[in-house]
Amino acid sequence: MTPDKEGIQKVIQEKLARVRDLVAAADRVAVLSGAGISAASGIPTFRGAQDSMWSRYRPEDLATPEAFARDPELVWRWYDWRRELIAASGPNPAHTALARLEDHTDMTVITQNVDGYHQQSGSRKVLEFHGSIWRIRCTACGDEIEDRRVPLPIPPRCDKCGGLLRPGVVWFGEGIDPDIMTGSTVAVSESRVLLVIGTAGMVHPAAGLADLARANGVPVCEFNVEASLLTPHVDIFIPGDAAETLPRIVP
Ligand code: BJW
Ligand code: ZN
Repeated sequence: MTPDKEGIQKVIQEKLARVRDLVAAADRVAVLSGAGISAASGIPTFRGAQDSMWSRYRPEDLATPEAFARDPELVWRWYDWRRELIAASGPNPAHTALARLEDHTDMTVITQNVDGYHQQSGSRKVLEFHGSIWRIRCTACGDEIEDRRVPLPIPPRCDKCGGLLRPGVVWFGEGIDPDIMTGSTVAVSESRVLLVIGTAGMVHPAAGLADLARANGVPVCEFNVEASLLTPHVDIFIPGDAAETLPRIVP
């Protein structure tokens, strides 16, 4: 290792020790996770370089009620592709590290991800801020069910009324479930530390939870491979792959 790299590693080591101490002393911890935490599981992030036919679409082109109304088959093909990737992989050491932290503290994981990996790795208090890719809802009768079929018939139809089914997720322009919104704001405001992991901090109201923490005097520690929109406002920034850094904060 060059002297430069050694110096950087030492700084990261010191920052990780500070986060580990904060977490060890905290009776309540809140986590806000984004697509980056599942990157090491091979799940593409939204705004990163994507090596697939979907890389030419922006989330704003597919994750909207308007896109679904215009071309439900296109939107469903995107979700079906993602369901297949998610089903074929699983949680990585970043998810597992958070689940292990629950042995030490009361922890609420607020995830923007729809993959279900936090629950799969053993986290018990998970608020799915943007819904779940494994839930589907009828656009006609409103019936919502869990459906883990991969692949799905496209477009899927409701067993009860024959209506068009949609993914049980939150698209741009749609509101967050009020119970989940309240649960998230309470968890963040009342925590002793907020860990923000692998999110670009571009999408609201999720990104605003980091500001809410600061406004309540809760220290914010961010884990990301690169600086995000939130980085200028956090207390501790840990650069690197969350699957490598997060396991190092477990007491
Ligand atoms: C790693 C890593 C590794 C990579 N380790 N890190 C305020 C200001 C401006 C706009 C708004 C505002 N408030 C609301 C809005 C409008 C809009 C919005 O935010 N627009 C912005 C784009 C400007 N918000 C909404 O519309 C929201 N609804 C709303 O406000 O409703 C109002 C309302 C009230 C009452 C009634 C009706 C309406 C809803 C937003 C829904 C977002 N939905 C999606 C799709 C979910 C389903 C699905 O998965 O398909 O959520 S879009 C997409 O973005 C998805 C994600 O959860 C979300 C966030 O993305 P995330 O996680 O940050 O991913 P990336 O890819 O952007 O970043 C990855 C990060 O990881 C990067 O930083 C990498 O560096 C890092 N990384 N590898 C660690 N190994
Ligand atoms: Zn129906």
